[in-house]
Amino acid sequence: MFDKVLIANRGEIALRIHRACREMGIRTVAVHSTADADAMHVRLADESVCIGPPAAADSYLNMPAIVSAAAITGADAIHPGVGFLSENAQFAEIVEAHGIAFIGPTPEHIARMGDKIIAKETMQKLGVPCVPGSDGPLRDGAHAAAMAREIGLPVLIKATAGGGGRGMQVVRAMDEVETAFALARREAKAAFGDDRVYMEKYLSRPRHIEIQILADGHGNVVHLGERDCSLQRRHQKVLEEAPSPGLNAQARADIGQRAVAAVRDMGYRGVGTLEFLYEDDRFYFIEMNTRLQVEHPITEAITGIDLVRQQLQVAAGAVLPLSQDEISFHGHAIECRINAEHPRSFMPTPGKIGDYHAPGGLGVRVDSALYSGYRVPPHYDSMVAKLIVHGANRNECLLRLRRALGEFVIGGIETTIALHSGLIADDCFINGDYDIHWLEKHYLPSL
Ligand code: MV4
Repeated sequence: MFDKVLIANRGEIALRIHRACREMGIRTVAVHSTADADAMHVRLADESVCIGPPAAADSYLNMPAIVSAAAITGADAIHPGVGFLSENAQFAEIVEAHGIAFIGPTPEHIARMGDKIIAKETMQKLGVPCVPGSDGPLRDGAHAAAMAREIGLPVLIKATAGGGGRGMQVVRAMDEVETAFALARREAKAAFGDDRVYMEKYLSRPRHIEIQILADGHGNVVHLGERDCSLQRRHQKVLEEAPSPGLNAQARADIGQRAVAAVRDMGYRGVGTLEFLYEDDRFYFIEMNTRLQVEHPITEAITGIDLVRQQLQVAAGAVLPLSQDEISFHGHAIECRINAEHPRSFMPTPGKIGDYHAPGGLGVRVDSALYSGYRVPPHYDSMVAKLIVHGANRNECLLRLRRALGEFVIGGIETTIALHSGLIADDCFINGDYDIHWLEKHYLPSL
């Protein structure tokens, strides 16, 4: 096992990784920008290194500074966390070239799944159902029009280097195809420096379901069930739950097996998430994430498996200690992402935290780097806490979540706690009756 891990991240996820390391007897190195000198992840770590000014591009994305920090402190591994450099194949390659272990998949697997066309092609070949669409990139406007006719309207044009919803164009009429193609290509070029785009059938009312995978690179692969991430605003997840309240049991069992088989065939190592759209009892693969995810705690709650500990172990070359039939699913878990934002306008609300009181009790977990007197800096993502609640069933989980949200005090700034309290009291949410558009198209406008 590693002796010392550098955690190339900040906030709650840096704490989460630090906690797993501490429990495993691994020393930790925090890195931080000048804006984060007083951050909790710096306070908890055994050592810390300042890696640059506030802007993420100069600090948490600064590869030479991070690799130098690892070399200076003698760290033998780097955990990239989520976001930032966590899916940067070049970073993984540089880290390994310095004789430091990258806690994640190989650079080749990160790069393959980072190209959304290659990812789909790979999964399709390995028996995972995908959204019908173009086989490769769209060559020109005429090719786009021909594909749209073949697939059938409506269609969606997406960036090959994309993900996260940037640069997507819905096409609802044939006379829009060429303009949409040109626009998608321009946006893809601007956002990713890669103008390749592809086309898919547009699914109008799907749920967003993701399957958690854990693989050791020695041929042992398990899935840890699904998470329903349909509740999003502007492609930012708001609340996630596991299991999904809207799945067909047969479809669930089938997709779990297919996902495991595909990931085994790829020779993948690490944690990974296969993202699907789910409509009319069918799964359609769209993307694979090759990193730990923000919402991983709900999977930990229902399986009892520490995903970060597993991630460290497989990165160090260990064989998975569990087989699929040793994994069992217990009850229901929900995560609320609490942001430093106004609960109606979603304007960011950085500033100084006054009173701070986190809820507790049976089945309640709070992952947060907040403390009373901390200043939430304006430079980064606005998520400041995750409230994760587990219950024997969905109803118990909801009652407990209502109780826990009521106890949570984050003084001094506005947060989205009030949004969550309202959301979980809504009949559609209570009935699990929602898709990817419900929050933005029905719930938020009704406030
Ligand atoms: C889609 C889709 C409908 N049909 N693909 C948005 C983010 C990116 N990861 C995939 N996205 C979508 N892909 C097809 N073929 C609808 C979306 C989408 C969406 C997906 C998940 C969660 C929220 C969403 C909100 C709008 C659109």
